[in-house]
Amino acid sequence: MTKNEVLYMYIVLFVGMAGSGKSRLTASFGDWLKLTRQNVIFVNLDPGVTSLPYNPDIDARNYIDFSALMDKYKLGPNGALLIASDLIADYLEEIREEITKVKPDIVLIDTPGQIELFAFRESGPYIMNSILDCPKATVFLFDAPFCRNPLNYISNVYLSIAVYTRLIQPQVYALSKIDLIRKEELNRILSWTKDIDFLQNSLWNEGKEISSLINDNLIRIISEVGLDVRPIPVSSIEDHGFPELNAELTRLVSKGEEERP
Ligand SMILES: Nc1nc2c(ncn2[C@@H]2O[C@H](COP(=O)(O)OP(=O)(O)OP(=O)(O)O)[C@@H](O)[C@H]2O)c(=O)[nH]1
Ligand SMILES: [Mg+2]
Repeated sequence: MTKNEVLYMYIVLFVGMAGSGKSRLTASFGDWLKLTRQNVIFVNLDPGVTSLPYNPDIDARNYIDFSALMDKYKLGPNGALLIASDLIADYLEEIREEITKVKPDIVLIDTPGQIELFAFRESGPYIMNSILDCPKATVFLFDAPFCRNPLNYISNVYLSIAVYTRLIQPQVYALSKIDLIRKEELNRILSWTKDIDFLQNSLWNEGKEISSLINDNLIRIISEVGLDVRPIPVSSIEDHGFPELNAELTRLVSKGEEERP
């Protein structure tokens, strides 16, 4: 099977800071999509994970023995994860075969907790580019409780843009775990996404002048470049925001499909 032989599916990759809710969103959103009679499969790309809130159809742990790696190379968990993340790229052909055998409509890929292991090393972008020739999109998660602080919010914006510059594929933003924040807090975060002046004021109010100055300039550049970061509020506990997330993903992958040669 070559990567060009599959056309009728799309791939969604879940990326975000450790603990931002990637696995839980993969599970809940996937179950929700299945209710629309779509054939959805779950892929776990984290070889070091011990438990998952979904049953992976394809699992990096079947290819890589994480504890054996730690023993063999006398590594701690982070070192072993580093090697494991690179090794997974060697099994691309097998993963591709597994996906195409099932002929899914949608492939949901859950990535390792440490964002840098997937997005910022060669293997993650390589896997995404080479896995299959079909439309793909990234869902970048903003952890809502973490993003209540404007400095945390803006750090996530920078991180999401760094991920975009590595993966270069359509990117959707999800503000996760909104059931854990108050309505006023949600509205404040959403206002930052739409109103640069309000965001700059909130950052200056944090009282860190140098950081606010740097942020002012970076925000202006981001806005000028046209990188639009507007997260869709979701809750994986309450199945909130899934129609909106699905609509945005469908819009992006259809646009990608139209633009394909
Ligand atoms: N209340 C609430 N908790 C959530 C939600 N999504 C995730 N969580 C919880 O947040 C914690 C982290 O969620 P995960 O889905 O494991 O996050 P992750 O990004 O996959 O974590 P790593 O893979 O370790 O980086 C778990 O305890 C989840 O149950 C949500 O929408 N609402
Ligand atoms: Mg996870």
